[in-house]
Amino acid sequence: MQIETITTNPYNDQNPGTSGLRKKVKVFQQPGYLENFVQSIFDSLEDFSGKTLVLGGDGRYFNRVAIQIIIKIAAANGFGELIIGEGGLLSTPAASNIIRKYNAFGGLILSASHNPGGPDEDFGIKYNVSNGGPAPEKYTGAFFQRSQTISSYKTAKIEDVDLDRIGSQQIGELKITIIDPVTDYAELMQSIFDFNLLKQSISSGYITLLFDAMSAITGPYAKRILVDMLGAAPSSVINAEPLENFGGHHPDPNLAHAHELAERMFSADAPTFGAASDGDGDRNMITGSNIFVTPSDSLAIMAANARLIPAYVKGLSGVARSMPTSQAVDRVAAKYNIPCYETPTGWKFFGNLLDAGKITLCGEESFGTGSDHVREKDGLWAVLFWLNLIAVKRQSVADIVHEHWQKFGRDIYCRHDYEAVETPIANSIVEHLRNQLPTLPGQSFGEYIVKYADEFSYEDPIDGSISNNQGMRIGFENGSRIVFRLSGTGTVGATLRIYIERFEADATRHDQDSQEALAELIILAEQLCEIKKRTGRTEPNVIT
Ligand code: G16
Repeated sequence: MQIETITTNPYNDQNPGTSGLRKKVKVFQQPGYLENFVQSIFDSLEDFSGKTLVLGGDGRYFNRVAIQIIIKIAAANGFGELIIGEGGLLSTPAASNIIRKYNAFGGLILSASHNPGGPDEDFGIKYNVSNGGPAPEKYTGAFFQRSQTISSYKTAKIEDVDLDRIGSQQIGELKITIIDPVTDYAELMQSIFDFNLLKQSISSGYITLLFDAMSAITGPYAKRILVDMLGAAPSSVINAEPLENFGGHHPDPNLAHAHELAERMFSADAPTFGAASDGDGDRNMITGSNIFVTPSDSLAIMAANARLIPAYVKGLSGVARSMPTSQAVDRVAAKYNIPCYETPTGWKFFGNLLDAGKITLCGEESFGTGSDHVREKDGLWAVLFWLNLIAVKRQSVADIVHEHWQKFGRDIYCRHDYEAVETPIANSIVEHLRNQLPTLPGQSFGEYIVKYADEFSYEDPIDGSISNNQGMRIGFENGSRIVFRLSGTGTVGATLRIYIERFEADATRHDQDSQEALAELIILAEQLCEIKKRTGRTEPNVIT
């Protein structure tokens, strides 16, 4: 195999965010941009010669081009085998599973998750380590550092690989294996859930379902598992064909973007259960007939009922949630006397806890839930978890949620996103908030008395690493919270996220609309951060 060394100039903007490097496609198409980043990753890793790298993406625009580029760089850098999903496709949780199952050295996942795709939209790449999880900060920091000084990359002079033919081929020292992207993942799901019970519940008509794949990666996975294996009607999976531009939509599973699903689930003839996933298949949105389950509640309900699912029948070793996620799961952990960890935003912070067996389930308000079966959040896993729960409990989604609130109280919750805020304005808001923090404790705002106001720092209990500046928390005496942080996944300007929650113990008040129930805190959040005042905006872009 002939290897070329190509001279290159560094780019100064290759700092991975919450989940890998995400930029506009046009940025990735600059000469050497992708090549530099991939070579920077390989330069920062050690002892991978002859080992296996997993490669796949969510099928968005530029996926196939990027895969061919990466194959050549990986070949030139001495990997022994590349395992690639057919058509260049692998969902993020499926890639995590493949890395673990085949003892790969690591993997490169190409996705910008829920961000739109297409020539003028977003692309992304992230590296996952051998446990199948996203590279922790010590890695991503090293990649960035290397990218700032890189002066050349290596590439092999080989033909493009046919990504659409399953099987193995040898190119010099390198073995390239194209696999079906779904089979291993479907087997894993079968080992976790009661597929026989699910089949019965679906064939008897007890469960009717609707899954929106949002023209993204989960289409083939949902068709195989829900339709072929569990017997759901083919029409139960909508937008099932992965498209390079996701049909022009945001592949973001929330009520605003999964509007087709939302309309059906809030209609008179809604199915029992409805769900959606995102671009790369790691997020989930759960709904039932005329009810939306917040991701924070979903995590808490899963934790409270985990013993009903075959894989978790022995109970949970512990649970974790990201800091801005509501405290609903904390109440479940307290009742069942299991540890509950609070981590910064980013799935990478759960990896050590999962590896050490400290937690079994974890989740985030950003439509992510997962368990120790892989090291990524997992959209279809969450869907199957809920289906299994409905089948065992013989209850509707609404009844499961209400019963949970009755038992534990309701953490009324919402998130307001202000997207594409000019970076200097966003920075001034952060500064303004930071300056207020020391003065807030003890102050009263109506019925809300500030108990603490700080910036969240996390010390990883396993490796002792410290992550500072992970969002500003304002906690009140009655347990309510307002959290502010800047997103680490946007590609234009800055996105301010405001997370608001209030606990309601009184079951007669559990049916309140969250925006109404949180109105006072929403006004207070504006008073504190002045986003509307400073940007002239009148409302958030997205409310979840
Ligand atoms: C990624 C991370 C999640 C995080 C989410 C939002 O998800 O894996 O842990 O919660 O981004 O992050 P931010 O608030 O910084 O935008 P995904 O699905 O986009 O890969």
